[in-house]
Amino acid sequence: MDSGAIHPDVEETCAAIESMEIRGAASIADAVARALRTQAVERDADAPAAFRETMYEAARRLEATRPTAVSLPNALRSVLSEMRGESVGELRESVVAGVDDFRSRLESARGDLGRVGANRLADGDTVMTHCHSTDAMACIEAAVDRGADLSAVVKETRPLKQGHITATALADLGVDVTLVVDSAARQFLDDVDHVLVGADSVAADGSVVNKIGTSGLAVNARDRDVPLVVAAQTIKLHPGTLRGETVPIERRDESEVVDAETRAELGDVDVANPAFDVTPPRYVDAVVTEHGQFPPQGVVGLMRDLFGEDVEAVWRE
Ligand code: RUB
Repeated sequence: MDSGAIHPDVEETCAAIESMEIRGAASIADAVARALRTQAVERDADAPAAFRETMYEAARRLEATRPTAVSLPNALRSVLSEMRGESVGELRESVVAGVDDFRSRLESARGDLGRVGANRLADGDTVMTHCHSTDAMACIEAAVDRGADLSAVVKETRPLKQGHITATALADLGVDVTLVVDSAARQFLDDVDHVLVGADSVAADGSVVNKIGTSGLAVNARDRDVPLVVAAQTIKLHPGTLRGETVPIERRDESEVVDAETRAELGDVDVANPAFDVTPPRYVDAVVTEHGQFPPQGVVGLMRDLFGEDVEAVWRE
């Protein structure tokens, strides 16, 4: 065990989140919880106050990796609010217990959410997906487990093509998959029964922040009378929006959109790469959580029940 600041393994987790080797709101939450555990177990301190500070420093570094998925600060809060004790040993033990508890709740929430979402999916249905969401996948997995024979139209999801992950995972489940470029989505909507997406953050007014392209898909889906279902564990609910905060939209590097050669050929143009967008609640038919299915207007009540006033971020300076 070592004393000092942020443990190298925690830095490694940060780098993996920043490079999107670890990606998706739930996986990010799980990774930061594991990183807090490492920090607690591997870092020593000569006094409880110093131990708390080393945990907060790690939390600040982890929080800075990606700004949009509220599951990240929600995971930090969930673990660090359980940090208590009179000695370094007690504090360490409480963090380890907090992480283990958080991770097992994350896992069971995914299963519970999946079973709720699966109730929407009937045998023979076709689902359209965007990006790769483990929560959306949980719904399809649970439906397949129940014997539903499903088809999927999977949007590629530019620029990083996370749709490919979804396509392979669905094909492995035995779902009949058609992969399409994002701009083809509208053409396929007439053959689709549900649009099913995940979320990085859900605001108090029921707005859904998810991978760029979700909002355009939502508008097209409404035009074609296809319901938009958002699969989002409650760690995706953004408590700050109860107090009027807005969700920051991450803008990523232009190199994800154009390679160096293309960039040079383009000349004097700006390349923008917003990673997420906001779908207004009027386009959302249902938010599926581990506590059941809610209309977007029901999110605020759920948020108040779950978070109340307890939204302190103790690790922030
Ligand atoms: C991922 C994305 C996913 C949500 C939900 O974006 O938008 O739909 O994070 O995922 P990125 P999950 O690839 O930029 O991280 O349901 O797995 O939490």
